[in-house]
Amino acid sequence: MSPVTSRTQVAIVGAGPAGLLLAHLLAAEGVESVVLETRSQEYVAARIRAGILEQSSVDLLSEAGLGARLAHEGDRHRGIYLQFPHERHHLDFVELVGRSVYVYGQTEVQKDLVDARAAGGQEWVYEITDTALHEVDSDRPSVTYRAADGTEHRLEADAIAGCDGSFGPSRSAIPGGTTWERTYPYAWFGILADVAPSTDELVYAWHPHGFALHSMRSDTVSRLYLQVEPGTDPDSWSDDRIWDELATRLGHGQDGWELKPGPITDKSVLPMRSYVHAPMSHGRLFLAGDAAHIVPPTGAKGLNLAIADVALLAPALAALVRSGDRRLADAYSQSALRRVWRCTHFSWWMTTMLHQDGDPFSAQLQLSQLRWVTSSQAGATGLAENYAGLPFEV
Ligand code: RFL
Ligand code: PHB
Repeated sequence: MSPVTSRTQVAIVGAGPAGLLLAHLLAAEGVESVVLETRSQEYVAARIRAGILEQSSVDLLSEAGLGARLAHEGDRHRGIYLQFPHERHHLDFVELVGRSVYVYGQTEVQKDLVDARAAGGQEWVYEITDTALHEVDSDRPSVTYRAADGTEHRLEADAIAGCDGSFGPSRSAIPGGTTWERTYPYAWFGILADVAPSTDELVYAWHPHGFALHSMRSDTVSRLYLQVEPGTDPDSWSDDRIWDELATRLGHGQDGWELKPGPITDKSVLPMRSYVHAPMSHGRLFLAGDAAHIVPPTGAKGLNLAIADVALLAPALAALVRSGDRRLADAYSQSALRRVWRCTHFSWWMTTMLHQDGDPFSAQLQLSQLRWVTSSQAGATGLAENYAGLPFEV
């Protein structure tokens, strides 16, 4: 049987933050899109991922009409704490670079996007299988897929946006190209706990046992991470062992500071990887977010980079499909990759400065770097500028 064929201006593969934000920005420009997603809407909504938004991401979401709940429930932070044995230093980004960051989880961003797109009458299809991209270098690219009821579909479009994360099919529809990759010899053990955060702002801790991070989701929910061996089974650590190790690495008892434990509601182990694919476009296919690049989470950049890509891609696609003007579309890959490489470098730098790699020489270099970043205005400003996020043009 021949597939059910339909048509739209932009076919968006993937309903994560990149795909839904793109659909939202295109709708604001009067461009129609259809979003295709393999998972269910509930599954995507429940995924626990990033927690920090840069100022530029907050500005963009607010300008796009997605900032109402963020303005009330997002927690503005002036900076972060950097810690190493016997010392905890606050880096005040507002003082250093006039920008701040916001604690507002990816689950919340995702919820706001779903609500806004539902209100806007977005066409989307969840729980599809067999997604395949066709003729992306022609003027009539298309996506074929099987719907949950088993029917075969062909969606024709003027352009395709590959927002399907690191395992989706879009990246491999770009012929040739180059990938750069680094796998780190450690992983993060992340927990979510029903307990008030023991800190007002995030603590990034260097410790001889390995890195630890105290983050948060709200006044009553904490998010914490421990550096562990890749392949660690989260169930092999008891809750007591997790809290004891966090207390040690985060400096419980140091200058009277205490880590308050609480019921753990989620445990997971995340691999640490850097990955960049170039070019990010080919013909009428454009990649955005994790489909084109992955950063280790230490710099809190993954979600922010996805938002930055889409901020460039939406006007480029609008010009392309409305008037055939390819100028922004042709510039997209190169413009996006400038920021991608800056964030890739910053994420690699934060990661290698804070994690134990088993080499005593590295440990001494890391401590020297941490002392410099926490005592020199120039060192602190460099970290602050990158962490709080460079303006979108850079
Ligand atoms: P997403 O969020 O992965 O969304 C891609 C969507 O595409 C769908 N998909 C397909 N759809 C149709 N057909 C196919 N064949 C498809 N294949 C896949 C997927 O189901 C999914 O819904 O990518 P996007 O939109 O680019 O957003 C990027 C961010 O999600 C990502 O950068 C961050 O979450 C990265 N990340 C973290 N970043 C941080 O800054 N801090 C963190 O603490 C943090 N934790 C994480 C993370 C990423 C994780 N993943 C990807 C393993 C924790 C995890 C577990
Ligand atoms: C988080 O809250 O999940 C989080 C915060 C900062 C990071 C990574 C993860 O660098």
